[in-house]
Amino acid sequence: MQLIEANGAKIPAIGLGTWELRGRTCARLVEQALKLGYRHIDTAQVYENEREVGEGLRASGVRRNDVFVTTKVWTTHFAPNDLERSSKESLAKLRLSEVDLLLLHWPNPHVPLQETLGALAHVKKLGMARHIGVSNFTVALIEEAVAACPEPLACDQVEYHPYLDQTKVREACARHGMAVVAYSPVAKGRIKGDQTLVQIGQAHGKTAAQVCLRWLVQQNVSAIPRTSKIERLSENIDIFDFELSDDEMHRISQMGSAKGRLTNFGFAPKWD
Ligand code: 1BO
Repeated sequence: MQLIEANGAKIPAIGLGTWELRGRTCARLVEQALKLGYRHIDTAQVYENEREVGEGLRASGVRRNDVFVTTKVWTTHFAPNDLERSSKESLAKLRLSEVDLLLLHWPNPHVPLQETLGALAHVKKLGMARHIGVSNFTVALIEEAVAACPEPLACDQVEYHPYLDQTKVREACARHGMAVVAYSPVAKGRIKGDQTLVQIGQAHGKTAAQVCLRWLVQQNVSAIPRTSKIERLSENIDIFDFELSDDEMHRISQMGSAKGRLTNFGFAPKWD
């Protein structure tokens, strides 16, 4: 599996996203994904499935150190003491002594970023997280975070797929040695019948989703497709035996714009 290197972290290029996966379904998918060769699982406090992610991890029989586990601190826990307490709770639910990557899930303008980052770095120093990073941060917030954080940030996890242009965020991350981790990398399934992707896929014997994921990892982006279907797990990881040409990469990149965003909330920052 290709690894994305970022400020000391080695993030497997494909992971399983678990947003909206709950209960037994979540535990089974995590177990199955790991049995199929996934080595990167992404969860979050707000997904309310950290316990099940831990269960799936143990049921898979894959050694803990061979799996890259990410969780994210929810915005209501950004006050320094809360951040440490809630991170301990996450570890207890996962039944892990540390995660590989701990992220601030969304920016929260109501708590000074410097304080939150200080607490995040402290949690890392305590050995509860091997690496730390952010999610849903804009370019301005990335710059502010990098300047304020006493520890290097490994990534910004953002929505990214062919319909959403993330050039500015990608450039900001590259400037600071940070990886981009893409959530909703197949645009919540909307790319499935996309004629450009289908056509490119036909030339390689691949599906539109596989072309889309290949386009991401060829940019050195780690992608965390979520699926509730076991049969999709194999499809999403079977992207390391072909290569898109420069022309194909370019055609796909041309499809993106600022209008392609699918995940937005009232508390979201002003996007780039
Ligand atoms: C509210 C969850 C967004 C993606 O992690």
